[in-house]
Amino acid sequence: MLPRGKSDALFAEALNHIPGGVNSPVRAFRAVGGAPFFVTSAKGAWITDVDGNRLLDYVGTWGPAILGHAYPGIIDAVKAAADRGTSFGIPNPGEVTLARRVKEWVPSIGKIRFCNSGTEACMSAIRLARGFTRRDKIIKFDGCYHGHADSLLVKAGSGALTFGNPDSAGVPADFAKHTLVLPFNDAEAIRAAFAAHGPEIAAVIVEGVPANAGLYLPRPGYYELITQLCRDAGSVFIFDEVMTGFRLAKGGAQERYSLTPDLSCFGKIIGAGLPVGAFGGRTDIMDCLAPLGPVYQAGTLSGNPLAMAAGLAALEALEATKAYERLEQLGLQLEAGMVEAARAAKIPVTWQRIGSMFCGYFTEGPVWNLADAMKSDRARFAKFFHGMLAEGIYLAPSQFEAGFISTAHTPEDIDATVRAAAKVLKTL
Ligand code: KE4
Repeated sequence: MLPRGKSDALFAEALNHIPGGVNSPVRAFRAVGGAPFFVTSAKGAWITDVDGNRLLDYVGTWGPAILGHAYPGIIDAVKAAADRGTSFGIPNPGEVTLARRVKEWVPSIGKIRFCNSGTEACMSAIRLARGFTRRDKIIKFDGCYHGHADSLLVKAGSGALTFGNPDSAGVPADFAKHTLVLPFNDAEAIRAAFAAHGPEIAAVIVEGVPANAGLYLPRPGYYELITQLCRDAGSVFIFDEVMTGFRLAKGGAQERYSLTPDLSCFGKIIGAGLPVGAFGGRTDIMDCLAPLGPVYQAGTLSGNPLAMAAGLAALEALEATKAYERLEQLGLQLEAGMVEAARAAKIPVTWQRIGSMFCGYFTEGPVWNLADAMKSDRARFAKFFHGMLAEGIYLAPSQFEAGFISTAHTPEDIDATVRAAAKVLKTL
């Protein structure tokens, strides 16, 4: 057990000031038991907590730290920007440069609007699709999470699922009734939904790959089917790349799957850990946004100069360091090692991965949807999580979250992780 006196004292105080002691539910360790630790600094693939424990980090602040923490090029860019002021509320050159760069990397983006979180990006994209089509209904998929906007907290996968409570209090029934929640990877279900409601459907929103109930992947042809059904019905295909954007490829999941969504949402990496979200896509749709069109969307800190500088530095470093080849090699190494460790320990673990994103489900696989994921042995995962933490390795504190590798991880880090897993799995 790692020393944790200072974290425990901080958490005790945090509970007096902040609901659950955290500013985002998944951080509270409710899915794995125990109490969270408090981090004071992070560098590369490592985080250091208030008790001086140094942990190998496979969460990477839920995706943004693809280059590792405190990447020098990003830190320098943010410091230089900060010296020029932290916010203007007036257009700044960084917004134009980053917008141009995203358009170069993601061909489906005709125009883009920056905001401050993935939630805001998805919420705004849905309002825009509703305004553009003048329709109300949207389709999402069970186990998928697109942030905490009211009309999306209907069987959300991250947080709400972890609490075993797929709906959120406070969401008016009148909002939820416009959201059709379908099983993921079920071609007949979405065909039936369009057959029944096609002319009413404003948009379908889906994650680049569902990674808020662990990690499962689209069956071959499934995203093409969604694309075609949307096209035939005049609905907007919204591709939520908040997690997968700039992670799975320069052009994100849509590059991997050769898709052309009508709108895409971004977050996390695009701000390199500073609060940035973005949504973009077809110009005819985007031009419905205020001040050009009737769909209102705004934000005091949207296009913040520090966040723009951080995001641009991150994309430049990803390109300069040939990051995606390295992430694929590290992902392959981790996958091979973890599969072998589970086999040797005779523990049923289904390891699912795409690029540098992964999830080890404690169940016989494969996992193609939420129902499959729910078969996981959460108690066994919780033991594994704490066993790995005791070995100095920080995994996502929930069976229903994905893990992330960064370019700062080394083959030696991966070997050490596999050795630790082999040791912990034998104790389960
Ligand atoms: P944010 O509002 O948290 O920036 O983004 C919401 C969001 C939208 N779309 C996808 C695909 C996402 O994964 C997220 C947020 N991801 C979670 C991790 N599962 C953030 C962690 C948290 O809620 O603390």
